[in-house]
Amino acid sequence: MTWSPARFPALVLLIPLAGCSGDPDGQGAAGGAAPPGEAERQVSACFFTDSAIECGPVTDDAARVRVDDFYPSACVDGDHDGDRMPDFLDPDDHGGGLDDPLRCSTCDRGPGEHGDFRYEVDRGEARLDRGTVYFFDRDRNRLLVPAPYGDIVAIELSSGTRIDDGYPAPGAEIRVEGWVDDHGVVQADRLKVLCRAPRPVRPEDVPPECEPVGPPAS
Ligand SMILES: [Ca+2]
Ligand SMILES: [Ca+2]
Repeated sequence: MTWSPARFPALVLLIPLAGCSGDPDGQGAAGGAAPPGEAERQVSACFFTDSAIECGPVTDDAARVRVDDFYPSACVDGDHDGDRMPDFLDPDDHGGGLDDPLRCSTCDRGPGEHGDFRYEVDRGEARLDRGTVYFFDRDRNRLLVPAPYGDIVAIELSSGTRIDDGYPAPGAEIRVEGWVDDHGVVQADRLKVLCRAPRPVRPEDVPPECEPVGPPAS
């Protein structure tokens, strides 16, 4: 089961709060997608740090060697819809599956399939059944999870948040229960890590051509 507005109409309430306004060139929106034939060939190298997932183009063999050195803390993936969100992280287009031994891993634990986006809000109670962390704002203890079509679910942790089965670093697939505050942020009561993130690389190990993926934190 994947997300659809008809299934979880409450998500509509969240969309204006997150939006894709932080996407500088508008490619986070469905309308900015490249033609599939071209987009399927777009392969990025992604590096996991302790705050973000940073990706850049694979332009030569040296880039692959660098990924190989750090795998699985670095990996390669396609971008089927050309929105600069790699397939493993993209909640509205998982792509056709890049056939590459260095491909970014996917998560099969928990309900549904890897990359399914399941989120609903009922009278202020929020439930994210699965989503992938792409950014961790440590100053605010806030996680960002991509929602379909360039939107975001922001999740704040507190000392009262019960966290099971690991740490929700960028790349982790998670389940969350909580409530939505006046700013549209989910205040997490419980968080379960369905699949852990790769071990983070040091910021200085990320190639300079890589940039954090996803809409930036506002
Ligand atoms: Ca994509
Ligand atoms: Ca997409």
